[in-house]
Amino acid sequence: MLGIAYPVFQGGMAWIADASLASAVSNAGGLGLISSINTSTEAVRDEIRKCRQMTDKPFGVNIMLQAPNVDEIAKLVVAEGVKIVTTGAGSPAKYIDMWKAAGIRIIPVVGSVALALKMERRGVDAVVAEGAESGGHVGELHTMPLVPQVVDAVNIPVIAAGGICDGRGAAAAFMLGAEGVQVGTRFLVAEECNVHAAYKEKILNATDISTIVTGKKVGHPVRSLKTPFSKNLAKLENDATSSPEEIFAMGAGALRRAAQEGDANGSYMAGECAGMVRKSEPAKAIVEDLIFGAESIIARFVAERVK
Ligand code: TUI
Repeated sequence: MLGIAYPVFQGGMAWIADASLASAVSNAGGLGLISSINTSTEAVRDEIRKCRQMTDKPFGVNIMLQAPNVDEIAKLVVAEGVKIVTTGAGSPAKYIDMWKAAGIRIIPVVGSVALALKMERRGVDAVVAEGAESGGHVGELHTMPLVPQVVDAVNIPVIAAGGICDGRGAAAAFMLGAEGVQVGTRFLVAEECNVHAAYKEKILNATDISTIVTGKKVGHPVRSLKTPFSKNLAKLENDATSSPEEIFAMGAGALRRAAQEGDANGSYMAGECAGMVRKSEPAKAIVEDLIFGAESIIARFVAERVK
């Protein structure tokens, strides 16, 4: 459907997923995604054009539906001839007709069966079922129960996301019925990822209990590394004087500060598997570890257990 060799999507990480990372993942046979969250719509257009220079393989754009310039970005992908769009943090319903008319493959990220069904009825091509183990904005359900329930509910391909960072996780996702996996956190430390060095270091030093979800009370739950900033945010949630909008805006500004400046007062969004990400390597090595790792685990399992 997408013209990629391996069913490995790179998460469209806001302020982070640029042409450098996306083209490296696409060149490795996966699906690279450019984030639509950048300094401006023009900057996103530049990344799309740069990516096209850096790879002749398919790549896509991830559209964060709560971005202030989302209407502009929705039109930009059409104007630039982007062939694959993933969306997050909301329903892309109002853009679907325009994108379909442009021949764009549309793959929304969903966190529930209800949204997956709604998206299938609207004619999308596949869905990414993302569990709350993931970094950034999270839904309610976790990957293990979410993926099979979405797989059972829809007749379009399901890509699993949330808590997957190696061949073991990918193999598990395939066993749950997923046709592909989306991985964010591990690609943060890819050599081609331009996130600030301090961000990479924090991921490499993370343990199993290094992440926290803040913003639940204001309806914008976000998973990030535990830092003085995120712990303070957790405290703020209990302060009735701050509005949900205020807290969400705090989160968005803080992610940019972390990703671009390595600011100690930033938000280091990351998934629960940060504690398993131990070394920086080329994106190609990550894509291959995910897919060949899964294959060898499944082959070994069949050889040892299925007699
Ligand atoms: O979108 C994500 N993850 C993100 S977006 C992001 S940018 C940000 N910046 C500052 C503060 C907060 C976020 C960082 N991480 N993941 C995809 C995803 N989408 N997971 C869950 C959902 C989702 C949730 C609710 C999709 C739809 C939805 O509601 C649908 C509706 O009908 O409104």
